[in-house]
Formats: sequence, C-alpha cells, structure tokens
Amino acid sequence: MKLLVTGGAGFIGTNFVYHILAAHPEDEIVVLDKLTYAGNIENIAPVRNDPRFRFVKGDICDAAIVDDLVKHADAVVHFAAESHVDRSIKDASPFVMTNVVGTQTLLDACRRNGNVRFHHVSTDEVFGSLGQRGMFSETSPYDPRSPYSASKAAADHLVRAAWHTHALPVTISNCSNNYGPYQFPEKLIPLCITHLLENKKIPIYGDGMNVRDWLAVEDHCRGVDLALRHGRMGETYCFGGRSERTNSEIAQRILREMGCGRERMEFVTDRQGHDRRYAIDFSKAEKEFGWSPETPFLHGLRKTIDWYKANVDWWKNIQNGTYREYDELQSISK
Ligand code: NAD
Ligand code: TDX
Repeated sequence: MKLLVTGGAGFIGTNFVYHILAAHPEDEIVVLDKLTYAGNIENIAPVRNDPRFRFVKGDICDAAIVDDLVKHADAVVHFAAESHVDRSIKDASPFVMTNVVGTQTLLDACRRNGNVRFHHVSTDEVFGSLGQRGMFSETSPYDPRSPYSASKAAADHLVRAAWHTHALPVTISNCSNNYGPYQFPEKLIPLCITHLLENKKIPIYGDGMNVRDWLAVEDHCRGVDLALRHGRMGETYCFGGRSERTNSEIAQRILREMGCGRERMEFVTDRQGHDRRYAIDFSKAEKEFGWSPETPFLHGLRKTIDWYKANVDWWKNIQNGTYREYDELQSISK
C-alpha cells in the first residue's frame, strides 16, 4: 500500500512510520509535515535513504501540495495536528487552522482524486471529562471542553460528514494519552523525565488527582494500522491503555524510577478548564480486529525513561532550538 502519512515527523507519526516500515515491507510511505515546533526531521532521518520512504515539507492546509501527494496515495493516515492543550488555551487560532481547515483540505483532495481511503487519528478528549466512574466508548456523546479538543471534535465531524455525504471511505480512531520515544518534552511524561535529568522540580497542576489512561505509543500505532486495514468504513474505534493513573501517581512513579525524592515534585496553578478523568472502553476494536494494549505500563514507562536518558542530545537540541534544519539534512542525505 502507498501511504501518505501527515504529521509523520511528530511523536506518534514518527513511531507509526517505523512501525509500518518494519511490519509491512511492501508498503511505501510519503510523509507530509510542516515541521512546526513539534515536528523534528531528525526523528525520521535514519530512514531518509530507504527507497520506500519520502519526506515532503509542507502544510496540510496547502491544497496544491496536498492534491499532488494524495493523487499518488492508496490511503491517507492523518496525524498532523496542533496537539498541546496548554498552547490551545493561550492561542486557539493555529489549532483551528491545522486541525479543522487542514483536515478538510485533505478530505477534499481525497474526494477529488477518486475517493482515496482516509484514516483520521483523533483523541478521547472530544468526549469531555468523566466523573469517578464510567468510560468513553464509540457511542459517547461529544462534549469537548478545550480549544484543542473542540478543534479535534470539529475535524471528527467533518470526517464523518465526508462519509455520510460523499461516501468517502473513512475510519476514525480516538485514543487516550500516548507515551514513548520522540514525544515532545512539553507533555507530562517526557516533561517529568527531562526536568528530573536537569535537576528541576516536576510541576503538577492543581491537586494532581486528574486521571489519564496511558497508552504505549507502539500499541497505538498497531491499532491505527489495524483500523486502516480491517476497520469498517464510516466507523470509529476507541483505543485505550487499560492504565488509569492520577498525575500525582505518574509523577511519584517517575521520581521513584529515577531515584529522586518527593521534594522534587511541586503542585502549581491548575490548567484552566482541566478535564478531570479520561478512560476508554476499547472492546469494539478488540472484537472487530483483535486489538488490545500489550505493553504493561511500568515496562513501557521504564523503556521511555531509558530512551530519554540515552537521547539527551535529542531533547536538549529541541530546548536550544539547535536541531538540524530540513535543508541541511537534505543536503547531506545522498
Ligand atoms: P505532535 O505535536 O508530536 O506532532 C504533530 C506533527 O504534525 C508535527 O510533526 C508537526 O510538525 C505536524 N504538523 C502540525 N501542523 C501541521 C500542518 N499544518 N501541516 C503539516 N504538518 C503539521 O503530535 P502527536 O502527539 O504525535 O499527535 C499526533 C496525532 O494524534 C494528533 O492528531 C493528536 O491530536 C492525536 N492524539 C495524540 C495523543 C497523544 O497523547 N499524543 C492522544 C490522542 C490523539
Ligand atoms: O506540566 C504539566 N503538569 C501537569 O500536571 C503538564 C504538561 C501536564 N500536567 C497534567 C495535565 C493533564 O492532566 O498532566 C496530564 C497530561 O497532560 P498532557 O501531557 O499535556 O496531556 P493531555 O492534556 O492529557 O493531552 C494529551 O492526551 C490527549 C495530548 O497532549 C493530546 O494531544 C491528546 O489528544
């Protein structure tokens, strides 16, 4: 299969590229990525000379580039997004542009080029916030509460509208919080690890009792791959990690794993509109194509800590803004 992977230089997209190249030797991948602050060409540099792989720097809102690439694709797997809730609270406009307008630009190109297969990667945050009990599933009503989740919800609706109105062959997946290698160090787990490696304190918002369901990124990538090949058109699939933890538990576990005391964690001002709890019922994906999370949380967390310890240059270069630029890498790639 020839795949167009949007956002393939970001956290999950990078892991997905490596998953596909290893699991499907017959597949070809073109990555379209704008290389925003969150996209890093270094992530996929090791495969830049693989004949099955090509990188294109560009914006998913640019209809001409998108059209040109969709034309040669059997399927689009859409990861590109503005993804950080805190940034969306400060400025929602790039979220509306990329997550909403960008998604529609891709859908239009898929229609124009003979109804190309489209898989949309979304989030459990579109369903809002849970109390102490219950889980989100594919039938949960939409109730997004941050500018980020509202923009992802809008994108989900546009994808579903393309199926109902134009019979565009689409699937959607909504997953819980991912963790693993290549995650930008603004997100909770890599932020905790890198702060401790730099002798800083871990900032925990509010009372630390907000709950997230942690999913190893490799399990998520396997789920997206299965939904792409075995999902039913027009359907949504939820992926969760079966690993609910409070933020305080996450911080304390990382402290313990890294040999640090509780004094290295501090409670700070809460996030505005902070969703209390997410949890996912993934039984539909399990029943329809045999997906379930395989990575035990502690095992995945230890591997993630080891990765950040072994790749200090990767995250220090991000912090200093000194990673190699796309053009520089292109010039040394042949
Ligand atoms: P990320 O921020 O690490 O990466 C996003 C990538 O998209 C970057 O490479 C960036 O350069 C690229 N991009 C941004 N705007 C673009 C544009 N206009 N045109 C082309 N490329 C653009 O994000 P991530 O954590 O890898 O998330 C990937 C997807 O998964 C997103 O759609 C996100 O909403 C969804 N998701 C993430 C999580 C999570 O825990 N990280 C959980 C659920 C869903
Ligand atoms: O410094 C911090 N301190 C803290 O307590 C940060 C960065 C976060 N938090 C809390 C907020 C959340 O309750 O930790 C939890 C996780 O925060 P993030 O890592 O920012 O993730 P979240 O807001 O839950 O959203 C993530 O999961 C769903 C991704 O960023 C989204 O892209 C995805 O859709």
